[in-house]
Amino acid sequence: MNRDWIATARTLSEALPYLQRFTGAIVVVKFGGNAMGDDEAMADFARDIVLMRQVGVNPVVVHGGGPMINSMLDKLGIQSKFVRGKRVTDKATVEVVEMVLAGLVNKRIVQAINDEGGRAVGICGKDDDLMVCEADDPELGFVGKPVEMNVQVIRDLYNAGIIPVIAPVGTGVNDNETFNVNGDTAAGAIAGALQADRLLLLTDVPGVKNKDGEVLTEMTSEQVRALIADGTIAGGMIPKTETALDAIEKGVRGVVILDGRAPNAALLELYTEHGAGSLIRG
Ligand code: X2W
Repeated sequence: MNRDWIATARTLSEALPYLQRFTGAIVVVKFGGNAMGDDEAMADFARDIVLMRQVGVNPVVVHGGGPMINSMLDKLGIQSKFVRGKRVTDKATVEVVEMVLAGLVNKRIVQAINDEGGRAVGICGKDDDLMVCEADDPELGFVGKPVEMNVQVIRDLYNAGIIPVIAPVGTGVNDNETFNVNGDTAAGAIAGALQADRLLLLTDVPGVKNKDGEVLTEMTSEQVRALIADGTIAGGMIPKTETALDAIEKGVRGVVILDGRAPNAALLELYTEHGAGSLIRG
């Protein structure tokens, strides 16, 4: 018999305990703009999500799209800068953010999942008042901090067999407000409100590293706080780990930071003994 088939059967068999463990689980997957590659990589991601759904997980996709916003702002000649990892967002910028995230990027992911045989529906934080925000910081303009989450629409979708795909654009407490929410922040708020079993933050680095540059596979919240305090966790990893700590505090059982560009990253994490990336638990 073909060796590959034997290996495939063995892999499936070995995955059984993990398949059982995650049946019925709520897994929020943050798909960052930097983790989105070409069409093939997008199809690979979509296939992983469809497979999760097929084996009884309730995947909820929350996406970013920072690089795609940058390229549209460039085309339109709108300048943009980041302060403490967040985009300073004026009126013109927030319109582009909404068009790119809730339009282009959201629909590309929805289509990729549907092309793999899933049933995806794309929404943003405005739909059914899912994510109500306040201004995060006056210096940042229309950058939102989620203050009220109404996640029933997400449950309604996955209970109907649909995979929700969510763009991090929020509504405001006042009429007619639109907020640009950092993708990690939105994913953390959604995972917290759903009391998710796992939050997977797919990015373009293999995980949280120690001083010697080795990836730490498992950490407690306390250890993460210590690594932030002593400067080992720095730069872009700070908002990610802070999102993780915040989500755990709200009741998420585990948060994993992993390289979304690696093949089958999300499946490796859920369905193999080794897992992938850095798992943070309370
Ligand atoms: C982000 C939203 C997109 C995002 C932005 O404008 O770029 C803020 O900075 P990634 O790909 O996950 O970085 N919002 C407030 O977070 O995209």
